[in-house]
Amino acid sequence: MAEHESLEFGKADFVLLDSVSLDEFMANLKLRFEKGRIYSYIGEVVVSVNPYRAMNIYGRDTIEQYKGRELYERPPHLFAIADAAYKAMKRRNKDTCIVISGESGAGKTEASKYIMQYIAAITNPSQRAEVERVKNMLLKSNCVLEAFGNAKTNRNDNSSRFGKYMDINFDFKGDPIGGHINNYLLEKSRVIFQQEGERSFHSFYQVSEGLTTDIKKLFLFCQLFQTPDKSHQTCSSINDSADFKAVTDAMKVIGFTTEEIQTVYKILATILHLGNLKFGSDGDVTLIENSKLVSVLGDLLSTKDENVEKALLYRTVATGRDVIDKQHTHQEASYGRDALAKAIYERLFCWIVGRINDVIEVKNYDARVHGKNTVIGVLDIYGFEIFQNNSFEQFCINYCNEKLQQLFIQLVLKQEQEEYQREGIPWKHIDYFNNQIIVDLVEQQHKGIFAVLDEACMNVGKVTDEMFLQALNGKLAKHAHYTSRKLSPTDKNLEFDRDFRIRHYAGDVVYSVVGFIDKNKDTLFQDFKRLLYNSSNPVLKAMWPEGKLSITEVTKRPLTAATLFKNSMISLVENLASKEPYYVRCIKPNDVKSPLLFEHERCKHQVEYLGLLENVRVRRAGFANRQTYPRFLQRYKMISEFTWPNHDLPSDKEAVERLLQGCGFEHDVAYGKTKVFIRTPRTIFSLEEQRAEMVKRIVLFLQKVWRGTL
Ligand code: AOV
Ligand code: MG
Repeated sequence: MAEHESLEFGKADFVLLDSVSLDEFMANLKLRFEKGRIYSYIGEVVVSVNPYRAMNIYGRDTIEQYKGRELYERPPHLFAIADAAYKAMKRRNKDTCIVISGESGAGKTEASKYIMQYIAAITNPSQRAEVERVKNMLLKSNCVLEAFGNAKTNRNDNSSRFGKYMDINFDFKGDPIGGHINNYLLEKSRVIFQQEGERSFHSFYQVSEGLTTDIKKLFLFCQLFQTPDKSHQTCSSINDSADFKAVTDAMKVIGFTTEEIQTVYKILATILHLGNLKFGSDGDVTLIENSKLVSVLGDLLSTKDENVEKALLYRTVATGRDVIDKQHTHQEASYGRDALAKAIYERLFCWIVGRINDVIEVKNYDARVHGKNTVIGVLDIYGFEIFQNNSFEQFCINYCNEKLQQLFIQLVLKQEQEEYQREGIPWKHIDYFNNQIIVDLVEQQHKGIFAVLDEACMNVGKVTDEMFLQALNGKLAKHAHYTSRKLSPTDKNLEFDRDFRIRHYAGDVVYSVVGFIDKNKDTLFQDFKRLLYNSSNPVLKAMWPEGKLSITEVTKRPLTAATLFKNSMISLVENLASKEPYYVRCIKPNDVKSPLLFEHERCKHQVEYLGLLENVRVRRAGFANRQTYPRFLQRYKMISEFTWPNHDLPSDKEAVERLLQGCGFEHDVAYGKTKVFIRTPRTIFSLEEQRAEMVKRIVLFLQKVWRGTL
């Protein structure tokens, strides 16, 4: 097992620790980190510690070393797991997925990119043009999506503000022939508000730094967010103008037309201008203070100025049979403007994902001719995060991480142990914290936080965030993972009346209830949708098909943001669970992005909440491989005279026992009711080697028979 590495780097696989304790685990993790070994295994799970420095371990030569090799033949690496997922897919026709988890800044997105690069590098040996095209698109799409979906936060300079699941489709030869991206809830509120020290999405700074003055004029760019202090907008680890070129090139390669790219610029400019739009009032009448902006917006959106003005100041309401224009209050107008800015950015983002999907989607694949088309899915989602101020977005992000932790528990800790019990293998249960209780707290019907929130949003009349909090307190007062200022008045961490706290698997997070109702309802006045649909810019118009409806035709209440997110998470988890999963567990060594610092407590906390120690225990006591008796025989029967070509024992189980006894592997296996369990991978390698040897001999023998030389 991973014996190629010298012991001075610690144990490459935590399963090999002399004893399983948190202290030993931590000592090994630290030693490896300090020796520059950022990857380790727990069986087939990769544990990765963010090095915060460039590592010379992703080049062509390293790729070659991992290609086609078994997991334990080389030092732990992402490439090994990517290769394992690829082999499983190719050899066994299995759909596989690679689930990358860890908190914000732990290295998930970087890991997902290395995995994609590896898969691209090892496929298509015959350089088929169409396959090369697809690979190029898949790689290029990352760059575009990061520009529009990532931002600097106080946890990570390149933080994913959306969740991404990418399927790569392969043909029967094992070459990529297409893909599909699912994106999950973009943190669009960032467009109008950033916490101290953070930035909006990279795309805004890229156009602002990268576009020439002439083009900026052409697209009516204003100065970026007119704040006197621009210092927070520059970030030493980011080169906005170089990124701008890369993103524009990538968009062109993917096939965005000039018109489309220009529309993207115009939308970004629109949002910047909306940020500067101010309302005033004259008596009861709401006005736009800087009314010059109206015609700028009219130009950018290719629509009449008066339509822009009207949509910003009025909304059409249906009262009985009549349709009237109702003037916004100052507050409503500001709300509408912000909602518009957020909505057009989110729509832009989804449209970009859709355009990429159009290009990378599998075309002309005929399963009857080409065989089954298999898939590797790569999941890179926003990691668990705690900020100074946590709102609805953090709540959704952290819930998403709870769901993924639950999947890990289900697949790695729970089902594994249940299978031993079911198969009658002697087994001492290994305990772990099951976070299902927190998942339920959020998503359960009727009682869960999302349900309470939706119920509050359904109420007619003015519902406030405070009323929602009251309802939560009423329903969840006794829940072990929920509390609030009202329920725990002496708790110092709950500073404000608006606060509630969830005890997440990864730590306590205090959420401010402010904004939950609005963000969940996510209302955009129909007038704005109609405004955009009526644009004479066809690209923009196509983004807003529902603007076709007039107010009297809009009858259905749209699903809330929470319900949409919950549904998308449930189907994501179902999808992942239907595939053979491979795990990368990322750890963030410190909070200051230092390549040298291994903050003991910080890392220990992550090891604990990720359940890594329990993972080692289950793995150590358990078995690396299991197969049903018939399947085992099908593969290995040729290596034993008792089973080749057929056995005459009363059952397959006895035949497998006889075969393994003959090979001397008795000590390393256990016999279940329907499956044989093999403890160490070394035994499997040895069986594989013997099989390969026998297959070679059989082939030679048959060739001789055919040639008549025998
Ligand atoms: P995340 O995806 O897990 O956070 P990233 O993958 O963006 O985190 O990593 C954060 C930063 O850590 C990167 O921008 C790099 O500077 C550095 N880093 C991560 N992995 C490596 C690596 N293998 N080699 C060198 N540097 C690395 V978030 O998206 O915030 O949850 O929402
Ligand atoms: Mg990320």
